[in-house]
Amino acid sequence: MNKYVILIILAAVIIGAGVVYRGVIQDDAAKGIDTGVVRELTVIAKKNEWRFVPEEFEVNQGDTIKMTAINEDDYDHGIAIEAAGVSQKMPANSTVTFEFKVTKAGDYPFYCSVPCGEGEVNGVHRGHVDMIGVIHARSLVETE
Ligand SMILES: [Cu+2]
Repeated sequence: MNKYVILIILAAVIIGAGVVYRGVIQDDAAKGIDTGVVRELTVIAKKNEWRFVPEEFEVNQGDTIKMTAINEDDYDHGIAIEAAGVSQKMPANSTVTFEFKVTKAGDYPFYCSVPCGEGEVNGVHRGHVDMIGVIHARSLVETE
């Protein structure tokens, strides 16, 4: 076979592989994937503790999160998850639910978005700024 034909075939294979990589593999990682799973999570603002319980969640990249947020306090809180574009009020003594999707792998930190005071909890000072947590989204995309 002519060596130029071999070179052209080789070039076509390399370019083709590049197109497949960018079109399929890279897009999944960059744009996010959808598992079709709806994961129900519950987070509680514990009464007079300035604490979210639990403070950590594990989910998969691509999950839809249906979150129930319970405020046990007689005063307002809020929950903000900036990486997911969530900002939700948690009025006193109420339960709210909201949905969002974790399209990308990684950490989605959350925090209380309403200044809610401070106090002593079992001799330890706690307050608004201590109301933080994180949702860990496991990657479903092979990286090698
Ligand atoms: Cu708060």
